[in-house]
Amino acid sequence: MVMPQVLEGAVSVEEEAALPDKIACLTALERKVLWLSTWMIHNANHLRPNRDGLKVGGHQASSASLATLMTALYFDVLRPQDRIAVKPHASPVFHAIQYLLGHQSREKLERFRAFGGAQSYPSRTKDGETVDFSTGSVGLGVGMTLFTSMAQDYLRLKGLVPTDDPPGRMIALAGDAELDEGNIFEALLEGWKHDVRNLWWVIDYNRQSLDAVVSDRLFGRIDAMFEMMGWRVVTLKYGRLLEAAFARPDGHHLREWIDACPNSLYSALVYKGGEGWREHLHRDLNRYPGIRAILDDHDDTALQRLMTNLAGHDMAAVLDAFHGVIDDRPTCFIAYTIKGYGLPFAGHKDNHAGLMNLDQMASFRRNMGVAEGTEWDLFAGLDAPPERLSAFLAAAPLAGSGRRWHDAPRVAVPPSFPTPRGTTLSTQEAFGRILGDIAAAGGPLAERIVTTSPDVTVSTNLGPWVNRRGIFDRAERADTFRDEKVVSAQRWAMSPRGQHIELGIAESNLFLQLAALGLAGPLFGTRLLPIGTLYDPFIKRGLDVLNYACYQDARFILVATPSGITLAPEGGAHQSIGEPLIGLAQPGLVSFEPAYADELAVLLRWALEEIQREDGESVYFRLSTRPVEQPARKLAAELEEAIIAGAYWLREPAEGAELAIAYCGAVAPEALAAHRELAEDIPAAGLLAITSPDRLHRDWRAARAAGEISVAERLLARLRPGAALVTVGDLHPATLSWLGAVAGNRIVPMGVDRFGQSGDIPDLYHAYHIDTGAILDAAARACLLALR
Ligand SMILES: Cc1ncc(C[n+]2csc(CCOP(=O)(O)OP(=O)(O)O)c2C)c(N)n1
Ligand SMILES: [Mg+2]
Repeated sequence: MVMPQVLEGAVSVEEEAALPDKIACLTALERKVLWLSTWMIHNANHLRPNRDGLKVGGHQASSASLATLMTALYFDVLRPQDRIAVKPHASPVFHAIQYLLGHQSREKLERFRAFGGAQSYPSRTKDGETVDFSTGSVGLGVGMTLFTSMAQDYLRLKGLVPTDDPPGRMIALAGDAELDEGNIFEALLEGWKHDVRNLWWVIDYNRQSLDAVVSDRLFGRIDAMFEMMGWRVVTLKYGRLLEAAFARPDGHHLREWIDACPNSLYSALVYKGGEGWREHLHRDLNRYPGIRAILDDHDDTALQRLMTNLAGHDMAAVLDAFHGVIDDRPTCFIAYTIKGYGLPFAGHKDNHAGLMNLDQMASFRRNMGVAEGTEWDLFAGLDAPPERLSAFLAAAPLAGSGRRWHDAPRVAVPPSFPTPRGTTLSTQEAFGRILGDIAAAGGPLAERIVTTSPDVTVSTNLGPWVNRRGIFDRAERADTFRDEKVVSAQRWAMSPRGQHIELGIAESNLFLQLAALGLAGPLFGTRLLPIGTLYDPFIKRGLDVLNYACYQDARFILVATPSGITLAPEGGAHQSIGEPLIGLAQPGLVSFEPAYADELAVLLRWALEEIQREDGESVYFRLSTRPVEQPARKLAAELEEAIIAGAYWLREPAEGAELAIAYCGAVAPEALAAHRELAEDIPAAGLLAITSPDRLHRDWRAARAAGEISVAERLLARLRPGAALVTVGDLHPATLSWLGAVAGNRIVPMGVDRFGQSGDIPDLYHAYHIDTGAILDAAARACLLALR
């Protein structure tokens, strides 16, 4: 058993003595954070010129909900090594905090949601170094922290990062409605299996979503669920004022009343204010003299203050809760808050996109004591002396900690990988063998590769790698089958030294794990070279998460196999069609679909460098289980370059040829056979091998924009202008049909655009018109078109 690591101790005597001053500073700063975030949104919506008539937006209510918690975290609780995913709709709070810390400019705040300004949702690539994790699509930032904690364990347990400092806590600030997102629970289960540590999820329990008030029934279950997964649950429910009222005579009736109050009534009364509370409390609890006394002691303003005094807005309670956790057990803080706290639409069910109008802002400004012209001042309107606040901010653990991102040295990649031997090989098998060879060779490259797969490790051919490098686990775990001498090709001993992270079947988790491992360099200072495998059709299963990983510029290699109808007997549910279009369209991801093992060896090497380049991208390989006869060749440097660029002539056309076939991936044998047959009549015809429609397409667009000649144009220039061109692949035909526009060829695009089904390759290729006969027919049609 790995014992929980105990972090530095609780509050010292000196700290205790300084507490009132600290709370005064934090409370003042919280007020400023609320003001700045609200003003930032107001400025963007009401004061900046609007050229297109679109609402600019921003979330004043969602921001206000987190002002206390984020103030406490950023100015007191967070240490430099902690990493945090901010609830997307609290982005203005995040920017305001960075501004106060001196890490964000006033100009960017003034341009919130404008081009080049602070981003609507925290973005690593657009807002820069202050952002640990991008957020926006709810749920993903939350899961991301869990997998980042696993990545941290991976690095620390192997000694790949310094371990003198305690590990960073991975913290997510989640909306309560965000918990409807399934990916959070997928992550939770996976984290439990891996005994995840150093993880805090802070739930902003304002009981409101975008549309409505959250069901009362939901939260009755949330704490139990976290506890079931081994988490500690800390509930921050009532603030100091309410606790004091509960302690008065009959006060427990007030507590019971609030506890029983439905979410929707509580929210409505928050909106209505003191008068509304008085009316209901009077009606329900007037028989208790103690309650009558409480009502008498509070005017409407004080009563509103009392009844909305939830712990998530009580600085002392918040600090107690955060500082009270001193071990590494995953902890869920359920923080009761009010959506729009301190703003005129607090608690109103329609406040999600609500914006304060000019009158409301004017009165809010008066209440905040912010004079006109001082809206962006750091401390205007605060009671505490500015020097004190400046000093407090400067002393925050995060303030002077230097750079938040690390520059991690690159890992050297050898100049070439040997091509796996064999006359007939599938690209999937070649992948397994190349990786197996890297594992056997050992050395720095092998040490930094980490693989992961959602329960398809064996069936995607990661077996040879795993057998040599082992499975990662926080603890040593024996391979029972091996110990019991049960024969198996798979050696699955687990230990902290293992280099494969085995995940359950949840592609969403795979992409979050890849995102986290793929950010190891900037987050922890040591690069990892992550390779994830899955079945190609299930890219769509986790597509939003793949997009999320790319959006925050995480770097990894994705090996998707098997793919297409070439998977044949397995049937249509597992046969992918449109994924090459994802490969073409996904920013931050470059895709390849090689046909031969030697191509893959070149490309995999290139990919390991590409994911380490400053302006590089992640790389997606679409591979196949179809054994294909390999060309007997040794690749010249020029040919290697062409394979990386995306295409080369497998059979060079004669100058001015009238016809070419362009193929991609597993249909190479059909394309070759068709070409061989055609060559009898049209000896000049060419056969173009396409290894990356994506790279070719990007290059074509870039070259067109720059007035240069693209790779595709140069290749097709061998043909007569207007020559016939057939494109074919086990992929959606639109992946390649654009080639017709490159040089004005008469094109017949072939491919798969219907669901697949069970069958063997001859039957399926025939039925879906990508067999040799179909290519020949297409060539004839293309030639006819070219004659017109
Ligand atoms: C995956 C996804 N679906 C829908 C949305 C649109 N959306 C934005 S915020 C929101 C509700 C958020 O409620 P909650 O998480 O409770 O945050 P609050 O605004 O209450 O703080 C929704 C549905 C989104 N951002 N991401
Ligand atoms: Mg909410």
